[in-house]
Formats: sequence, C-alpha cells, structure tokens
Amino acid sequence: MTQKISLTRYLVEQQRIDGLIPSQLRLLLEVVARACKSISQAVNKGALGGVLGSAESENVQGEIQKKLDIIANEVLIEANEWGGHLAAMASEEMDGIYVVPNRYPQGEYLLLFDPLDGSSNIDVNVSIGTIFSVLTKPEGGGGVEAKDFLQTGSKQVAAGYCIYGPQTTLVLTVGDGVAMFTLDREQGSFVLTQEKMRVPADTQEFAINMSNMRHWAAPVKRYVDECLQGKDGPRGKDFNMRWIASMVADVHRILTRGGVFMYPWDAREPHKPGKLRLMYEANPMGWLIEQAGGAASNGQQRILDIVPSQLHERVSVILGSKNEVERINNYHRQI
Ligand code: AHM
Ligand code: MG
Repeated sequence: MTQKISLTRYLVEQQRIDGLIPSQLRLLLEVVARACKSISQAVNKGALGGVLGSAESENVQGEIQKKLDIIANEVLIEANEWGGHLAAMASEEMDGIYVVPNRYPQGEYLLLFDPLDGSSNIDVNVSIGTIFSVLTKPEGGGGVEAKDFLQTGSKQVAAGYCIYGPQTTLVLTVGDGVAMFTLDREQGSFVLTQEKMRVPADTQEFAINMSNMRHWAAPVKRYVDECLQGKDGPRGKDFNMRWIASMVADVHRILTRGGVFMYPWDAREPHKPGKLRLMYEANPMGWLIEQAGGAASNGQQRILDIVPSQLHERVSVILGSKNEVERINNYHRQI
C-alpha cells in the first residue's frame, strides 16, 4: 500500500528538500490548516451547532455578516495570534488590521484571509470556504501598520484555500506548484491527494453571474455572447456554464478540470473596480491559478502586479484557462 503523506510531512519535506518553507512559515501553514479543520467542524454541524443565519451586524464594506463569517474570523485569529510566527492579520470581516498583542512574540509574517467565502451559500448547504494569503512584513520601520500589507500579489510567500464541500479539501501553494490535501476525519489530518495540479490551457466552460449581463462592459459581453453562440458562432464549439456563487468552489472546479471564472467590473456601482477583494480573494486565487499554469487578470493587467492602495480594495477578476483569459484580455485591448 502506498503510504499516505500528511500535510505535516509534505511541509517538512518541502522545507528539507527545497528550502522553500522556513520553519516559521511551516508553523503558520499548519496553524491555518488546524483552524480550517475547526471551521469545517462548525460548518458540518450547521443548524445543530446553531451556526446558521445572520449575525445582524455589518462588515466594513456594508455587507450583512453571517454568524459563520464571525465564527470563522475568530477561529483564525485565536489560532494564529500566539504562535510567534505572525506580526499581524487582516481580514475581509475586520475594519483594520489585527496586530499580534504584545503579550505574545511577534514574527515576520502577515496573514490575510477571507474567513468564510461564499457567505450567501452558508444557509443553503452549498460549498463554502476559507481563502488565505501570506506576505512578509517589510524590513525596517517600527511597529506593523496597515500600509505594510499593501504589497503586490507577486510578493506572496504562500496562498491557499480550504473548501468545505462534500469533502473538506485544502489547496496550497508556496511557489512550487499547487498541492491538494483532503481531510481524513478519522485521522483528523489533511492527506495529500494531488500534487502539481494543472489548469488546461483551453476550456469549454465558463463561470459568471449571468444575471448581471446587462451591466457588463463590452469586452465581457462579447466574450460571453460568443460562448453562447456555441458551434454556430465564431468559437465553433459549444460551451457549458457553471456558477456556484462561492469563489472557492468555482476556482476549485477550474483547478480540477479547467474553465474560466469572471467577476468583472459592472455598471451597477461604476465607481467600484469589481465586487471581489484584491487582497483576500483575487491575489491568493490568482497565484494558485498561475502556479497551476493558468492566468489571472483584471482585463487590463495581471492581478498579481496590481499595487494595492487600500486593504479592502476591490478588483475585477478574470482567471482560469490561459488561452481564454488571454482572449478576454485581447477583447479589452480592442475597445
Ligand atoms: P463573500 O466573500 O462575501 O462571500 O463574497 C464573495 C462571493 C464569491 O465567493 C462569489 O464568487 C461571489 O461573491 C458571488 O457573488 P454573487 O452573489 O453576486 O453572484
Ligand atoms: Mg469572499
């Protein structure tokens, strides 16, 4: 029987063989994985655990928070604040940064997360997840500040997500490809189930919220319109469509079998570049997709090259199979 490789062993080997993971980063990733296990438990209990429904509060972006948004946020903070590996954390659900309290040692890493992505799916038992991104605190300066987080996605040293679906699955990159781990509930550990995930360059599947079609910009309308024309149109092939409304689940499908995901700018709120957040969603997912051979852009430039000007910055997102993303980028250039 082939031996199972736990997340711990995988990380130790990456540290040993490739020197990609300093010990503090390994500790950080293990702690994040442990927090995800605990969030997975809460998600699994659902109504029995009293975790469904609204918390009747709003986050900094004016969105109504669900109980699980708040629970997941607290789990991640409590798990990570005392280990000595972090300087500070930032979350989609918190107004400002959370500096590690001075009763604990401070490390050099910055952790960013969307604690519970796909909030609208919590109460309807559809896959949701946690997305995370790790940066290094810039050298020099005194205490950690919000501006220390304003780095391009290309500076990430680790990124991943945990999807709470029919299986709980952790997907991770430290810059050497993408690995997938499945939670073995009997053992209580994440086990490596796929290494070197690859996104095929071509696809016949797209993901976008079609109800916003009338608000899209011309290049996005053109792309989707051509997909819808199928065999009879300029693409000469039929396309399938999926929209789960949990970015983690849509990205997980794309990492598994290809496809293109779009949450583009639209005219409903023209002053906002998009709905999704650069630091908590687009950067970690963009890096994972690139590490698997795909591409991620906002139509104009690579997501990972965008210089953030604020923590909760939003961005237009187009990611997935490389040739499709390039096609959509070209349509943007032709306008
Ligand atoms: P959330 O982080 O508040 O859950 O919002 C992000 C989610 C994404 O997971 C998903 O792709 C998108 O919002 C769905 O939006 P919509 O309901 O407009 O289709
Ligand atoms: Mg989200």
